[in-house]
Amino acid sequence: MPARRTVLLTGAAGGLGTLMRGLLPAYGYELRLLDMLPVAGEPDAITADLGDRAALREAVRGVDAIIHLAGISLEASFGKILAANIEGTYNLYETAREEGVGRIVFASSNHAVGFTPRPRGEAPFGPGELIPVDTPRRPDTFYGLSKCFGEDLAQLYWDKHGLETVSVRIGSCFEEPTSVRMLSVWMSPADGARLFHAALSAEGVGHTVVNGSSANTRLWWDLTSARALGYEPQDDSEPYAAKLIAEQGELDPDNPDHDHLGGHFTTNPPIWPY
Ligand code: NAI
Ligand code: 15L
Repeated sequence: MPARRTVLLTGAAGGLGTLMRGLLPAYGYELRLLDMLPVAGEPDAITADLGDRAALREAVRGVDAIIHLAGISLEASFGKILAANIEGTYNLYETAREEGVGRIVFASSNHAVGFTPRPRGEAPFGPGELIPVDTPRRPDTFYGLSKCFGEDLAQLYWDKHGLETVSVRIGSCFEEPTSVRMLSVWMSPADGARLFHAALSAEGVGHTVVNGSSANTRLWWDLTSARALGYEPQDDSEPYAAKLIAEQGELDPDNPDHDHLGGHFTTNPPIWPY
């Protein structure tokens, strides 16, 4: 099966959306953009909320696949999370089903399993120490809970309607890691594009959940299911380690913020500003 070509990118005005707008066209994708906010420099982008089913239908019509990044990306009240991440993701899936879209790449998060203890001891961690992708759900926030919902919605739409999804539990996808924890979960933007491309182009994914990180020396979780899609990470956070550890110190096992995959989301999560 050839790589799918026309892709709706929701959340295109956001941080990850902006990075992917720059990187994914090189893989041959033509991107259709959607966000509730205007997308700078993109006059053709669709400005619509995930609650607007009519606008979603127009946006989805004729695309080969969707990368679903739109939503609240931090902690918020349950009501806000319900509208944007739970009802919004349902609206997108239902519209995709109605329009016959074959595949969605869903931006899940490490915070779906954020209360999972991190591996202890010296990195690099071996296969028996890495957090597996089928680790029990342990959301650390209403935000993480909404990502659990999204993954289960994806499973339902595969089992019931044959709509395929790759749910990518993204670690931290930013230009550079900015904390000692991020050294273990960082996904470089270039590796993010590699993983999204693999998720769009692998055959027969059904509903597959993958952990999304670079090939970090200090990696905490297992990338086997991502690699099975054809993902070959090229980057490693290690060049950033000495500076971050000098500034912030090593992770402290007695500090609950340092003790879990989800880091400070387990105790004092950053709050969505709108
Ligand atoms: P972001 O907050 O920068 O971007 C999210 C975008 O979604 C924003 O442009 C916002 O306007 C849009 N949006 C929010 N609610 C909407 C709605 N109701 N209708 C339409 N658009 C709406 O977040 P970022 O970092 O770009 O993340 C993108 C996605 O990836 C999010 O779903 C996030 O949960 C997920 N993710 C990101 C990680 C990262 O390291 N950047 C890590 C794990 C998951
Ligand atoms: C996420 O899910 C957030 O959307 C992102 O802003 C980061 O905080 C990331 O997780 C992380 O855990 O570093």
